[in-house]
Amino acid sequence: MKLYEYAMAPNARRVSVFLAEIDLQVERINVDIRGGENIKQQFKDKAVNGLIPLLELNDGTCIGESVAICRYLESISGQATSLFGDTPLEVAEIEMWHRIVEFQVMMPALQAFRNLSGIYKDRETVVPQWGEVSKQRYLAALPMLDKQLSENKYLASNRFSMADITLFSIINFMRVLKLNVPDDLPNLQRWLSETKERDSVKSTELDRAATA
Ligand SMILES: N[C@@H](CCC(=O)N[C@@H](CS)C(=O)NCC(=O)O)C(=O)O
Repeated sequence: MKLYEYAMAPNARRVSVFLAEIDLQVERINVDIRGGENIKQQFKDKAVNGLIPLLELNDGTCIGESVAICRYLESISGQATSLFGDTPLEVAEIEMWHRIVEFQVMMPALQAFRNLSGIYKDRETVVPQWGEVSKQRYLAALPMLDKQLSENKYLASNRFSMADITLFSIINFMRVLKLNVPDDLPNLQRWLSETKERDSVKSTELDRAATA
């Protein structure tokens, strides 16, 4: 199996933290997305949407989308417990918070990044005003997370889950726009400091730094 990634990218980061959490090693191949390697035909022949992360199985089957990749890897790894939840209630709560994070936090955050930095202006129309609106939407979503974390150690369950991994990957990435967690959100700050101390997060920080 080969995992195509760009370690700095938040979607790649969530797969690498997930892999470290389940203690699974996979061959890694760096794809220079900023240099446009992913929009070349050779990569597009593998990835239907031309995006990383991408998992290529030994028989050539390719799986895109970070959550699909995580689900596949977890199911073949024979874990006793799932980062997507075990009981019906836990599965529902993790799914709920994960979707909230993806739609209300990650999506505006990435729109802010792409439209304010113009990093992919070689392949998409960049609208700085939309970037600014998206940045405000990202910031406006954070108090909801702070409230949830005022009563819970982790975002969705009484244990670390996929919802925490996705939230960490995007909040940590937003340092590129100099957006730190505001001081009036102490519960989110507490959760971020604790998450940074996890072995899975620390081990992937090294990979990320190598491609920064
Ligand atoms: N929903 C996808 C998003 C994948 C995605 O947006 N990947 C970004 C890196 S975080 C990428 O490949 N960007 C390169 C580009 O847009 O050309 C997932 O969860 O994997």
